[in-house]
Amino acid sequence: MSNKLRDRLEVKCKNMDIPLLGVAPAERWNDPPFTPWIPEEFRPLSIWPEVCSVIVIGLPIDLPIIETAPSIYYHELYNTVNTFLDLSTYRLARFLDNHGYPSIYVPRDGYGSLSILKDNPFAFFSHRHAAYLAGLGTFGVNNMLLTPEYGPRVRLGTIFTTAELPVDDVMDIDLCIKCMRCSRSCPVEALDDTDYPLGLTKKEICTQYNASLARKHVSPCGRCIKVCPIGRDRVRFKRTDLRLYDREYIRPDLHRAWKHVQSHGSKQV
Ligand code: B12
Repeated sequence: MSNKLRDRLEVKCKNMDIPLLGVAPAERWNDPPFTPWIPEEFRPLSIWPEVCSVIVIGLPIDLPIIETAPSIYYHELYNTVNTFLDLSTYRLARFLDNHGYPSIYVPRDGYGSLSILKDNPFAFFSHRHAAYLAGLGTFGVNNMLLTPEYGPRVRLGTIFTTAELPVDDVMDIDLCIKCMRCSRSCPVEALDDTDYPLGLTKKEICTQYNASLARKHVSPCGRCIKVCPIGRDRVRFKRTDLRLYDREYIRPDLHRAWKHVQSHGSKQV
C-alpha cells in the first residue's frame, strides 16, 4: 500500500487544477451496494484483470454557463471539459506509469454517436458508479452522481492502475433531497416520478431529445443538472433561490442574458 504515491497523486491533481479525486479498490465492484448493479463484464477487473485500484477525478461545470442551456455556450463548455478530462486522466496514467505502476485511462464517454446509443444505450464502463464507489458522492433522482461541492455539475473520468493505493470510503449520507425538480424540469419526461426511487433515466427518450439538440448545435440538454439544489457552487455563484429558473421577475437580468446567448451561434430550440 503506497501512502506516498497517493500523496504525490493528490499534489499532482492540485497542480493540474483537478478539484475532485477519489480511489476505490477494484474488488469493490464485486460487492453490489444496491440493485440493479452493473453486470460483471462492465466491472474494472473484467475490463483489465491487472487493475488493483480505480482512481476517479471530477471537473466542474460552471453554473452560470449551464444556466444558459440549451445553448452553444454550454455545448462549447461540454466539449472543453471533455477534452480536459481525457487529457487529465491520460496524463495521470502516465504519471503513475513513471512511478513504476502500469496504468490506463478510461475515456470520459466511450460511444461513437447518439444513433449507436439508441440501439445499445450502455458504455463499456460507468464513471458514475466508479465515482460512487470512490466516495465522491451519491446518486440523485436525476441518475447523476451528486457531490457536496458541485452537486451533479461535475464530469467524471477514471484511471485504472496496478498500484495499491489507500482508498476512500463510500459516502454514507444521501445527498439527494428528492425535491423532484430534475424530474419536473425534464422537457421530455425522461425522469418520470414513477421511476423513483430507482432514478433511472428513460434512456431512449433522453438520447432522442439530445440528438435533436445536437442537430441545432446546443446539445447536451443538461436541465436536470442545472436545477439541482445540491452543491456549494450555488452559494459561490449566488444561486440559492431556485425560483429564479421558474419566475422571470425574480432575476429579469439573468433571463435577458440567457435569451441573448440562446439566440446566437446556434439554431433556436
Ligand atoms: C450513455 C450516456 C448518456 C446517454 C444516455 C443517458 C443515460 N442515462 O445513460 C445520453 C447521451 C442521453 C446522456 C445524457 C446525459 N448525460 Co450522460 N453519459 C452516458 C455515458 C457515456 C454512459 C452511461 C452508461 O452506459 N453507463 C453504464 C451503465 C452500466 O450504467 P447505467 O446506465 O447507470 O446503468 C444502470 C441502469 O441502467 C441499470 N440497468 C438496468 N438494466 C440494465 C441492463 C444492462 C445490460 C445494464 C448494463 C444496466 C442495466 O443498472 C445500471 C446500474 O445501476 C456516461 C459516461 C460513462 N462512460 O460513464 C455519460 C455520463 C453518465 N453522462 C453524464 C451527464 C452529465 C449527462 C447529462 C446531464 C448531459 C450533460 N452532459 O449535460 C445527461 C443526463 C441524463 C440523465 N439524467 O441520465 C455524466 C454524469 C456526471 C455525473 N455527475 O454523474 C457522465 C458520467 C459523463 C462523464 N464522463 O462525466 N448520457
